[in-house]
Amino acid sequence: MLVRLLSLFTRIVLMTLPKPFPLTPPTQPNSASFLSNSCTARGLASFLNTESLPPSILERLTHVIQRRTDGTINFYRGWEQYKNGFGQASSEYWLGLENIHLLSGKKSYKLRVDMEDFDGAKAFVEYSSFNVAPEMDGYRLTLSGFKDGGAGNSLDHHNGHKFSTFDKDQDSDARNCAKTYLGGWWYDVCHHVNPNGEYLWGESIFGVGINWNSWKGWTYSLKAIAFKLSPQLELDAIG
Ligand SMILES: [Ca+2]
Repeated sequence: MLVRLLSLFTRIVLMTLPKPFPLTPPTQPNSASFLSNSCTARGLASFLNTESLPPSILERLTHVIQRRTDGTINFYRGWEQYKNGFGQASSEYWLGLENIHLLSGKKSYKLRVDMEDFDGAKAFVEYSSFNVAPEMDGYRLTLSGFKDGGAGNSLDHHNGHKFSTFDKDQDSDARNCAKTYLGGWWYDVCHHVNPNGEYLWGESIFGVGINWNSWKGWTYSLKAIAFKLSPQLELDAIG
């Protein structure tokens, strides 16, 4: 049993090296190298849930796909920018739809969204399943397995919708939602969350800020928000 546990620990450490994704998003994603480097968690024990891992290892396994912290990066960008990614992973950041698609296509990641307001209050949500379809299907979003950490299920409003930018309207509204609400997102008619909207420091104009409606409404722009994918470890490869 001891040997088995040591073997498992060694495999967990090895799969965290090297860092599964570079700190800056590539302008031209390399699908082969991205997949070979990013999804080595497949095949570990289902009874070994991520909460049981040391924080330093869990951090190395977690992919930040979006982050807002201070308004230093302009998020009102076109399709190619949202497809390929922009910003810096250490600060404000969008990983890029193509890489998010490749990553989530492994079907072994859960999504966690952490957020904070300007009074220091924090909330989160989790989804046990998160998938983004290929570009030919408009990078359509699929979510399930909601768990509430106080922010509410506003993101579910965007479940099943294609991604839209100001120069590529794939929303369900007669308007161009990205132009109306100044972001790029899986808009419907139009949104209940707008994480890529304008950075507006709290109370603001309806719908154009970094909104999470079921927590702070459509007229409050959050201080910080981050979308993170972490692995759902599997039993298959043990033994
Ligand atoms: Ca439209």
